[in-house]
Amino acid sequence: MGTWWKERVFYQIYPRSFQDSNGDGIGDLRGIIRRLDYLKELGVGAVWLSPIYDSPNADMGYDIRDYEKIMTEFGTMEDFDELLREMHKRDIKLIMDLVVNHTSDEHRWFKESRKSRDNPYRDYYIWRDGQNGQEPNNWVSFFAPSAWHYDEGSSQWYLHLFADKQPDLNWGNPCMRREIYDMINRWFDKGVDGFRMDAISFLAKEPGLPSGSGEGRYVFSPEHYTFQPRLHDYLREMRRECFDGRDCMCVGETSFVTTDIAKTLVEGGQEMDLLFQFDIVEMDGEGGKWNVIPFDLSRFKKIINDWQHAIDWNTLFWGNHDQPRIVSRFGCTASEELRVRSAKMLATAMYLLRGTPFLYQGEEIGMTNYPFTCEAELRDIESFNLLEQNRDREDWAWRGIRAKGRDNSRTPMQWTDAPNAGFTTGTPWIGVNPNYREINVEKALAEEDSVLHFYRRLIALRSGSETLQYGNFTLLLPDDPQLFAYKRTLGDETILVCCNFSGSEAAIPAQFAGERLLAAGADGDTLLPYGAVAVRIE
Ligand code: TEU
Ligand code: CA
Repeated sequence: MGTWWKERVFYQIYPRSFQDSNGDGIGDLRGIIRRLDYLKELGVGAVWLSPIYDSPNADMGYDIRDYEKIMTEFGTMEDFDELLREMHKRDIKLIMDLVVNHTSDEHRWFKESRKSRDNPYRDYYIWRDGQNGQEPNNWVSFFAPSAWHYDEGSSQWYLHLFADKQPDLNWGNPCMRREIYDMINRWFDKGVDGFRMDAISFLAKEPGLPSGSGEGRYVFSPEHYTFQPRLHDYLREMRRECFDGRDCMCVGETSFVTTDIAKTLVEGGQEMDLLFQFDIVEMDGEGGKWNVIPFDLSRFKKIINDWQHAIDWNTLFWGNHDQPRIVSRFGCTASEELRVRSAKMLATAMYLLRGTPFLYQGEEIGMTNYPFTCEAELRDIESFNLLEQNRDREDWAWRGIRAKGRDNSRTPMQWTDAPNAGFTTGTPWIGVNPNYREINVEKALAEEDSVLHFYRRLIALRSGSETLQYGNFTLLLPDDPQLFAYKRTLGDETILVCCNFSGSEAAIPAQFAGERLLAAGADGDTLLPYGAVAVRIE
């Protein structure tokens, strides 16, 4: 009996866009229940559910108003209980999204905290006096010019690394931490199997909150609030208070993590079991995500090789609700044939590596970025902030949004060629991709050669192979300009994977002669553009 979170394939559901069940245009828990058999047939063994808690949705649920109430639009706690029961009936584990770097400014704690400087909840958040009428320091926020917001009522500033409606919690306060741990344990007692820990890198801030060094009034200063020493104390305390002794797992969203820091976080299991590193999904941005640069295969190989050897167990992902659609980003959508084949190749490249695969809803049918043309089509605070801060270079901002905007992955799941892709009978909260008639689950199920059937075969292959789960990794052909290839070995079995990341044909090296386990665009000894093959050679 192995470790379930190493052997199962995870699937991230962004509930707002997965399946609507009551015609209000917003996905909900009952809609997810309707689709559990689809997930089971795909071969999914665990679900990461993005936040479903009560929220004003300033950041689409990542601004929590009540950690133990289901967002009204998503349903009731009874709906949740049924969802969990139905998942477990199908042997699908459920991990919840834990957003505890910050709450909503409408959370009870913050409403108390802002009432007065001597309120018992004041110190649940980070309040400071300004300096000469300006912010306490020069930190910039991810979603606003400044990471500080002035509160007239108590004439102090509060810190928010994200939106001003997402005040940062003060993790230096043990009473606050205790309440968080008690909440986590109540969700565990309901039967959930673990958590994905949002923005976990940022919980501890440098004492004194020193300004960052750099020009201008606001300076991006992650060095003062990322992986601070106290963070490890908090994570170990949370581990002891909540996770130890349970058959559960936690995966950290560790923005800015390096291979060195990663070792501390996951080796020995004292802080978290798994982590998301961002070197791959940030490799096509120069000086920030919005300056788009082309995919660089040699850089990709180096990053993968470094991470496969840096820690014993990785997460394997191309997408999530913050990333654009992977087939538009690193695949090819120049034709339907190349979209289908490159989607298969990307899956083969990533999900046969050593680690736990995390699929994102819609990638299994090769969903693409949305053709955004105007602000009215956008919903994401990050994109609105980018446009607001760059009115003098809107073309640049729009290029960034079309390529990297988070709304690209938040358009509704495409189920059928019926209106709104079968996602809703109402008006969807965000536009459905106009290509839904060509790209949808129903059509993919009917086509043996679809991306969807390929994903099913790939997941079945991995799930049935100890070598693909627990085997060692060795990079092959490190200098090949077209091919990403690697070897997985366990005992006397060796499986080779070869992926053509280029738009030209490539010869399959002789060493890849063997039993073909999986193939897309493999024509004899040639890999067609964006083709891939996995073979067993011993
Ligand atoms: O993301 C944390 C984070 O670092 C991202 O804001 C990232 O920097 C950005 O999305 C890059 O475009 C988590 C959640 O995944 C994200 O959806 C939330 O907006 C954020 O935290 C605040 O909760
Ligand atoms: Ca609904």
